[in-house]
Amino acid sequence: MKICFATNNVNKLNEIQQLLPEGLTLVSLQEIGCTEELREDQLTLEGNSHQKAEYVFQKYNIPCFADDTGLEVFALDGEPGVYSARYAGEGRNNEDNISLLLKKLESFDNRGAQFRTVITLIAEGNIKQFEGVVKGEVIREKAGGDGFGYDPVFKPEGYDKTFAQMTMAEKNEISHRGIAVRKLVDYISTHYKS
Ligand code: ITT
Repeated sequence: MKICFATNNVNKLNEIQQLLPEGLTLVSLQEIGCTEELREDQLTLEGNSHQKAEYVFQKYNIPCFADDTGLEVFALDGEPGVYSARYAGEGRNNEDNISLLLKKLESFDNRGAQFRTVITLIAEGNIKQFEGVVKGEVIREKAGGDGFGYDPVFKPEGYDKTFAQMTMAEKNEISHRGIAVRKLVDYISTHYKS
């Protein structure tokens, strides 16, 4: 089965590529001729994930899925959450987002947080969502050079290193995205012919 992954984020694409079985072929947005930035202006991960998949399905008529992910910090009432990509404001970069987060958390001892991914699959007109959550904490200083986004400041529960200190395979084994993708793959393999 060929399926489009509706993302502009190459890091997500690389992680998910590693998790797919033979027989499930990912098609990128470029390959279907979609060059525009995908809109995501909903108020929830579920809403944004659905918005991105729906746009590609409607316009290009191809089975597709989208991933919307947020880092939810408990002491900050779930911030940055759905605003993770633009936490420090439009036009600011990932370094700015991390700096703002560390600053807001400076005086907190409770640094608990979770990464949450919602994947929306649209195929043959059916819509299905899959969630993946990993709990952990936001550490005080960045550590590690791998991964992307907030990985250098997120240490998953039960581990002594951040996601940015793990290989992609180690991260995929336990991550929010890894969990959601395994549910997606199970669903596709039981519901669709290859
Ligand atoms: P698409 O919408 O095109 O898929 P995006 O980068 O805008 O790409 P999201 O809105 O889902 O994706 O992600 C919000 C931000 O959260 C993203 O820019 C990263 O900085 C961060 N993020 C997402 N997944 C992450 C992960 O596995 N590890 C660390 N940070 C992550």
